[in-house]
Amino acid sequence: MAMAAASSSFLAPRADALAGPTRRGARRVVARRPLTVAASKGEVTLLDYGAGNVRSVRNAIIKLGFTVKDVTTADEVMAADRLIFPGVGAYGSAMDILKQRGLVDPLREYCASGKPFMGVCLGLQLLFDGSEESGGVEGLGIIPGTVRKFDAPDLIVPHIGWNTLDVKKNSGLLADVPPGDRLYFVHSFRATPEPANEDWILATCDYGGEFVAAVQKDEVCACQFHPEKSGARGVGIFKNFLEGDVKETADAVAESRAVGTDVGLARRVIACLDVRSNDNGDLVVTKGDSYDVREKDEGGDVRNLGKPVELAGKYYEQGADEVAFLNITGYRDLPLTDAPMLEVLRRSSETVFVPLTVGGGIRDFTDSNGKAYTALEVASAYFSSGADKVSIGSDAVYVAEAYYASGGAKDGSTSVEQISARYGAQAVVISVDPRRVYVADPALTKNKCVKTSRPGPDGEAFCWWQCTVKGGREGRDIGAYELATAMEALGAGEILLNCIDEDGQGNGFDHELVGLVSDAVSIPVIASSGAGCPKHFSDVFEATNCSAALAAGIFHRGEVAISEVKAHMRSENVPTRM
Ligand code: 1PR
Repeated sequence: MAMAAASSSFLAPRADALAGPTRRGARRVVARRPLTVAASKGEVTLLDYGAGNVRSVRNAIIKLGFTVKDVTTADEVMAADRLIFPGVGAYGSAMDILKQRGLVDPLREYCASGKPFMGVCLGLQLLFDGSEESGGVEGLGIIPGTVRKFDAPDLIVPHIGWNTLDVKKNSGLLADVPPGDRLYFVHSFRATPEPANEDWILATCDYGGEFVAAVQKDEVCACQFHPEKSGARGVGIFKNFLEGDVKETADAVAESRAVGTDVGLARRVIACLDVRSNDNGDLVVTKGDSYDVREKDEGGDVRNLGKPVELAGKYYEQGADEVAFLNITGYRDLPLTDAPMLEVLRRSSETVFVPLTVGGGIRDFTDSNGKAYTALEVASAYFSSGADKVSIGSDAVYVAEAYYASGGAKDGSTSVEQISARYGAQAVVISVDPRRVYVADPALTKNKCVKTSRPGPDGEAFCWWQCTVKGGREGRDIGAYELATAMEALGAGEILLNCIDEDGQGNGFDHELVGLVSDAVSIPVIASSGAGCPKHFSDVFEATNCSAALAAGIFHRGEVAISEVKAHMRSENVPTRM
């Protein structure tokens, strides 16, 4: 009921000055322009209202040779010549901040002025009349329509990953995006095309139905996907915007743009870097066998497989869809004093234009001076250093135990709830570190069992997966199934499902575990641990509903390049971003 009442208030007046001549009509082809280095550089105005990570947007602008001018006041917005608005966080809090700063009317006026504007993600959604997110909130009212949650049955939400576009009209903005190319989306709400906003639609995307992927009218444009997280192609979109060449043209869009055999949301391939200090105090990428990261010889040092920033850059170049950094001793280090990890993020985000996840030590803690930090503050430090998502390991187990002990109560106080509320569900990944426990009879445990095809040492026909904390050092009486379902209920956006038994073994992913968890939740599940060859990736995608597969050892040891994995996946007809 509250929703309906709120929705009626979306009927705010629109900025009529935007209603210039529409350029729809015949579908047209735009001449491709070579992606060259910008001839003239200048200043770009960025409206960063302080709600989250816009470091990658900054880095993309700087990489293209432009400088960033931050604006916060109404006058500064109106004085801008070229404005980028990377909306971050939840719709309601974004509009609250815009209202508090008196920026609502200036933004409407700016967009009506004909000067170049580019919104990203929430920056697109805010242009619409309103959103049902945050209980129903009025937006800027520049584009007709209401933003609503994805609602198709059985759809995995958030929509996270790389998806193809159906380009509806010509624009220099997307001129360098070939048919069938994929761009990175991460969102739970979307606007849909309708007759009233038809003249704005530049491109749509299909995920449980058609939704608005990009809009444009003259120099005002916005993308639901993240150009700054869409690799070189996405940086090219910023380049087109910054160099002032986004005009819609009168040429027909090639029919082939929307046609292809490999379309839709791709299954993702993620490179994972387990990071910690070795005995000399150097921060290294390491890799364990069933979480044991020390060399096997006597007094073995921490295995050293390379430097975090260099390896992240290498995997980006090879086509990784995402990169994850796990600070594997975060449970004992004091995270906010862990400057090297923050620096790893800052430096990686300068060159790696795909999503970065960071985990390890996301929890409330008190430092040696007695100063207390909340998990939200720890996560905020990571986000502002360039992380797009944080992954929570040990603390999630404690939170889930308390959740069940209270009979499923949610009071908003936990790390998961607080980070999700502030940064959005899509920013909260739960890293699960389980190991198999065999039982002869499911009645012997309260945790969800499966009948396993790999019986236990004494012929036990059933097993469950016991969650651990502190990097596998301590087992708890809660299963991976129970943890994942509790985390979904508390607002997590994704499950990173490791498996201690398979870690570093190269025998393939544990399909029984991945199947159990990915069928239990409707948020994306990342299969992890055990990849030994490209076939293991296509196997897990075929056998389970997982959305992504993560590997470490085979990439670090140079046994397989990410590009080989992807070529194999495509040959097996797995939707793949190449
Ligand atoms: O508990 O919130 O501080 O988070 C600690 C984080 O560090 C967790 O995400 C946990 O998974 C991770 N972690 C802790 N100890 C280890 C260890 O290895 N000793 N690494 C560890 C987890 C597992 C995967 C690995 C895959 C793929 N590593 O991330 O990359 O198993 O490996 P493979 O392809 O070589 O098989 P907190």
